[in-house]
Amino acid sequence: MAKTYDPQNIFAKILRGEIPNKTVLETEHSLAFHDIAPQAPHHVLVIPKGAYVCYDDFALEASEAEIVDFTRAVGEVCRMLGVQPGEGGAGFRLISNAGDNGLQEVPHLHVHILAGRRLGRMLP
Ligand code: DGP
Repeated sequence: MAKTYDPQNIFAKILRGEIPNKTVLETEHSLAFHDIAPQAPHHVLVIPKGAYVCYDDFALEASEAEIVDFTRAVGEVCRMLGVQPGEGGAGFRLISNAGDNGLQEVPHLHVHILAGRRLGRMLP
């Protein structure tokens, strides 16, 4: 069943230009911008332009073009930040919170790119 997408969520407003953002990268199907409350020296959010709540509906409903664009946008931002491991960068972490247990605040799919410091261990 399709998830209910709230068109009033903050990222939908950013996509409509109703709230300003510090854009890092814009592609045909994706937008990357700085997180308003950075948790690391580099903290960029990447979102699809389509109305998807989380990875679940995105994976089921997005076109292959959207999925490829989004995945490549994440990689491109990491390269732009210079954090890709093995090529001079020291690495990064991707996080995508979903739903209540995932503590997702904004109900529009987003991937957090965190980098620029040694990040704490998240899994036991
Ligand atoms: P999450 O908990 O995964 O849903 O993270 C939502 C993130 O969105 C959180 O790190 C803060 C960020 N955020 C919330 N409101 C805004 C905003 O208006 N602008 C920007 N750039 N980021 C926002």
